[in-house]
Amino acid sequence: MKRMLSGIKPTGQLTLGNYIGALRNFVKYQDDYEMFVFIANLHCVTVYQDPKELRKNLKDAIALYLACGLDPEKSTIFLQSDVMEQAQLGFLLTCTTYMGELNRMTQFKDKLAKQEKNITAGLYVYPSLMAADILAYDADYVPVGDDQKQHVELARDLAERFNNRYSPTFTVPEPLVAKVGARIMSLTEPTKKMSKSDETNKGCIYLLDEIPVARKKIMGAVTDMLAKVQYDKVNQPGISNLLEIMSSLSGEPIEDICARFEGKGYGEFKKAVADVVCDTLQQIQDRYHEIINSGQIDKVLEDGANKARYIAHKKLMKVQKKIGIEIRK
Ligand code: ATP
Ligand code: LTN
Repeated sequence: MKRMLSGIKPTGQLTLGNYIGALRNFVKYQDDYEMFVFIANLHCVTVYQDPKELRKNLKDAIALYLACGLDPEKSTIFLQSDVMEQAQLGFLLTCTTYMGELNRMTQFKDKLAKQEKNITAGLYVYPSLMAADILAYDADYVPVGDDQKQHVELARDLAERFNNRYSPTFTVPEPLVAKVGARIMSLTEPTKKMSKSDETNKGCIYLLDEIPVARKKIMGAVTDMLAKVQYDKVNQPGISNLLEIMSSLSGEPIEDICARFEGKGYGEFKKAVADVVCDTLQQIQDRYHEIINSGQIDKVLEDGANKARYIAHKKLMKVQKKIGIEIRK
């Protein structure tokens, strides 16, 4: 069985973008792959987090993993910081990464361009740690949203570099980016990614948004003056985004939705989108409330960490021997 791995940072409350671009795909794939899913709590502190909020977001993220359908019997679910081998391999891979490669990473360049103050060295070397997350487990596939593809490509380059420099050690991973829903846009600024760190909160639907709040956000989504439900990302980015959201949640092809709403107004279309989104949220939230105080989270994390650590440890030892820093048999 091929192996698949992915992670989400608990930098805020999980969003509909995280669900469509990442989480729901993890759930779909867990039957056909050996699945490893973790919470990237080390990656998340590359930008300062308020500790109290972080604790809450972290626990919610795990509860939401389970609520969205990740099954600990099928998937290994764990916290990044519980497997120290990952961070140690991260350092070794940082020593395999060139500064030029990190300078080219768009996520980092975007932050620099925005002239955000006090960008940390952790944020700079973040892609090397991400490579370690992936390579420690010999993942064949890494399901991610569009924005993370470049980081997975770096992991491929590092795996190949290491394999050529020493001898075959790492599986070269492939990014898996879905055709529909890999980049859900903000509802208020549909040319920008829907992001946890949306300042106004209006453009972003959180998985734990109250249902009437989520409905209001969809009904208030920015559209255009063309009055036609069609998929045209350039001239109708708002409508196209709503079409992607609806299609990825309902499974109905975009063309069929467009045909169904031919000649109908945006109000009616938005109401249909809101119904699909709210149904999804309601199901997730019902499960979340059952899980959050049930006590099962600690056990899931402990079992997951034990399984993950065993694999990562073996890989780290192999790597250290190849590099020459470990001389014991
Ligand atoms: P931030 O908003 O703080 O930058 P993020 O949500 O982009 O965070 P992560 O939480 O680490 O970053 O993302 C987890 C996964 O969700 C990644 O695979 C990412 O590509 C995917 N993802 C995030 N936002 C979207 C989106 N708007 N559309 C599709 N996929 C997304
Ligand atoms: N950088 C990713 C989160 C992440 C990840 C990973 C995803 C950390 N390590 C390994 C896939 C595989 C993000 O910001 N979404």
